[in-house]
Parts: sequence; structure tokens; C-alpha cells
Amino acid sequence: MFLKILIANRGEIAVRILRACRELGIRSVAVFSDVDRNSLHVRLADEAYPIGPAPSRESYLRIDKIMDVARSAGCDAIHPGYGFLAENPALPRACADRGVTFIGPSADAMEALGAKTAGRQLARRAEVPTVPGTQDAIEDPEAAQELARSMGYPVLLKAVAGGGGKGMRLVDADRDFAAAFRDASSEALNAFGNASVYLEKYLERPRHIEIQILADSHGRVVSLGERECSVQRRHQKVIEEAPSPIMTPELRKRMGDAAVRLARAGGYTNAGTVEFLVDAHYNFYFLEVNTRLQVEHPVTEQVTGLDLVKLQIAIAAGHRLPFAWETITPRGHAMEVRLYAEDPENNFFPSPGKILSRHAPSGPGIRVDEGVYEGWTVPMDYDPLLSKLIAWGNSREETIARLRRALDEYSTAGIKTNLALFRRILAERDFLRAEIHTKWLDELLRRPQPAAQSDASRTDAAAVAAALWQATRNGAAETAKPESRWKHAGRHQQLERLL
Ligand code: MV4
Repeated sequence: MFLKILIANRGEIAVRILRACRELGIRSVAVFSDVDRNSLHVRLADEAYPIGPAPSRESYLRIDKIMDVARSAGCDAIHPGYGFLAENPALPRACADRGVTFIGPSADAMEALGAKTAGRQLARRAEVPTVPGTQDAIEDPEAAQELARSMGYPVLLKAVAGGGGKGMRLVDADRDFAAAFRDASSEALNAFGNASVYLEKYLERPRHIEIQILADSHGRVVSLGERECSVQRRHQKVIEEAPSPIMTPELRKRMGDAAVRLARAGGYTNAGTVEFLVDAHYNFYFLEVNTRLQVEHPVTEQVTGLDLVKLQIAIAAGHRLPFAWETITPRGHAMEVRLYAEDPENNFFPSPGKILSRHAPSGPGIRVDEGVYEGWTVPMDYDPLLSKLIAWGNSREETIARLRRALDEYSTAGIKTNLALFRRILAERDFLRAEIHTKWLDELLRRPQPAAQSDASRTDAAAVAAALWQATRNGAAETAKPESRWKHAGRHQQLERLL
């Protein structure tokens, strides 16, 4: 087993990884940029070293600096987390050159599955269903338009190097094809330095369901089942759950088998995720492979009882997976919400700043993965994910009730958060019935807020606000107990709900 692991990341995922290291008796080494000197991952790690200024290009993306720390600190392995360098084959290559183990797939497997068209071709060879469309990047736009006509509109143009909806264009009619092709290409060139785009038949309102796989270096590949990630805002996942409410044992077996075949065909090792779109008739189509640990991995952990980070480390150390996937059945239901420092009133714009007070929920069935603490300042330089709130229950209903209860216990002051968005989603009839698809949340947010409150109730709320404010002040003056700030935050939050 490894003696010391360098964690090439920050925030909640760095904390998550160092916790696994601690449980395994492995020393953890954090790296940090200038603005992360006081971050939680730095405080909790066994050792921590600076790697440069705030912009990630000059710190968390600098392979040379990270490899220097790995050598000088004597690390025998590197965990990349997600984002930053996690899917960059240059990091496993640099590790191989220096005799350090990369905790993830090989550079070759990353490349075989990373580019979207390469993934589609591999899927075809592995007999994994793909959305009808071109196998390669479009060389001849007129031939591609001919294919679009024969498949029927709408079609979707996608960037070969893509992700996150960039370089993607929906084409509704033949006359729009040429312009959409030009737009998609130039956007792809801008975003990824690669203008290549390919074509797919557009699926209306599909679900996004992904399969978590693990592959050891001895040829065993297992599926840990699915996560439903259909609730997204502008291609950013907002809520994830396991199992998918539409899943049957039979469909799970077919999707799991497909994901395992693809991983085998790509020579994949370690943890990975195979993404699928699923249509209203339960047909599934391969979308892409994420060659990393994902943000939403905890929902799989909660329903399988496995620790994915420990398993990643064990696989990288050459251990055999200790189970076959026929033995894995999800138990109960798990759901995760991503709390961000962003302002729902201002188009979810990032809202960094100092966390003046906060209280995190706990109690039965609640897990909180986070990289923040009271008094810490959320920097403006990175993704403003504060906290992942994960609920587990025996049923989807119990899980939702626990998640709502936990959201009511959660309070932060000093920064804006997207907490209210989750209260809204968790009260929506469609969501409660699990009648969701990839466009559902964007459509919900385009509708005006339901039940706009009357002037009378606003006046009442203002009176309550004044009374509470007075009471809080009196309390603070008399006692000044440390918990008074929590109470204040709690009252503040109750008020926000009234207003
Ligand atoms: C699609 C699709 C419908 N049909 N492909 C969006 C991001 C990219 N990774 C794949 N995406 C989609 N591809 C076909 N042929 C709909 C989406 C899509 C989507 C997919 C997953 C999660 C959220 C989404 C939101 C809008 C569109």
C-alpha cells in the first residue's frame, strides 16, 4: 500500500480524499494556491505545500509544480480528484515518467474514451447502443446535411472535444443547418481549440442516467449501478439520486453490462462513469465516459455501502476487487444536492465572500461533504461549490423528507446560496413523482415563481421581522453566547422563507 498520497485538488473533494487516506493509514499531502492558504483541505492534511497564485493555470493546473511537490515530499501516488487535471492524460504520463502512481486510468484509456467520437466508435465496436449519427468528425458539411435530412430533424451538432453543452447546436430544420454548423465549429474552436463537430439525432426530453464502474488491473470490471442526474441547470447537475426511479433490475443489468463491455474495450482501470441518455421507451444510448471520480459519487456510496475513494486507492496499488458485480444491489435510496455560493436572485451568479456564520445539518441519514468552515472566505477564483448534502433513506419518500429536514437545519450568513432552489424543487409535483428529464429544471426556472405573495402577507412578514430583530438584539446584549449567532442565522432563514 502507498505511504503518502498527494492530492492535486482543493475544496470538498480534497477533504473527501484525505479522509480516505487517514482511514487507510496513508499520509496525505495537500497543495494550495495563494488564496487557499487557510482552506479546510490545507488544515486537515498531514502536510501542505504552496503551488502558486490563485488562477488555476498558475497553480492547480501546473503539472510541473505538482510533480516537484510529489518528489520533494516523497509521495508515492497522486489523486487528481475531479476537474483541474483529472482528465488530462499529461498527468498520468508525468507520473509514469517519475515513478509515481496515478490514481486513475492510464493515459491511453483516457484518450481512447475522452474524445467524443473515439468513445462513440469504441461503443459501436463493443455493441453498446449509441445515438444515430456520424461516427467521425464532420469533414464535408454537405454530406452531413444529407445524413441529417435522411435521419430527420431535429438533429444536434456536438463538439468532438466537447462537454458542458459548449459547441452544441440544435438544428430544427434543413435551412438552418449550414449556419448552425458554422456556429458550432467556431464555438468549439474558441472553447477547446478544436473546431471538429459531429452529428447526432436529437432525442426529446431524455433522462440522463450514468453507470458507475470499477475496473482493477487484473481484468475484473464491475458495475456499481446507476445514478439519475436528469435535474440539471444549463448542463450543471443540481440533484443526483440512486437508484434511478425508473430503473428495473432487468434494465440495470443491460446498462451495467453495456458499461462493463465499453470499459473492457477501452482497457479501462480504476473508477469511471459511463453516461447514457434514456428515452421514454427505456431505450438507452451511450453518451460519453467520464474518466474520473465524479462529484456525485457519494449517492452510489450510500446505496452500496462502498467507499469509492478507498477502492480507487486499492486498485491503483494493484489490489484485486473483492467482489463481483452480481453481488451488488442498491439498498435504500440516496439523493445529493449541491449547495453553491451563488445568488438565485441574480441568475445564479457566483457570490463569493466571508462565511460569517453557519450551521450544517446532521442526524439520521444525513451526510455532508464540504470544504468550508465559519470564518473562511469563499474565493472567487474557483467553482463556488460549498457543500454536498446527501440524504439516505429506506425509500425515495423518506430520503426526500430527510433532505428537506436537513435543508431546514442548514444555515449560512454572509454569502448567498442556492438553498432556496432545492426547497422549490423538492416541493414540485413532477419531481416528487420522478417525472423528470434533462430539460425539466430549465423549463421550471423559465416559469414565474408560483404563488406570489400578497402585499398583506408581506406586511405581516415585515412586522415579524421587526419583532425578531428586536428579540435577537436583546438576546445578544444580555448573554452573547456563541450559539446566539446560530439562532440569529436560523431566524434570519425563517424570515427569508416568510418573505
Ligand atoms: C443530447 C441530447 C439529446 N439528444 N444528445 C448535453 C451535454 C452533453 N454532454 C450531452 N447533452 C445532450 N445530448 C442527443 N442526441 C440532450 C442533451 C442534453 C442533456 C444531457 C444530459 C444532461 C442534461 C442535458 C440538458 C440538455 C441537453
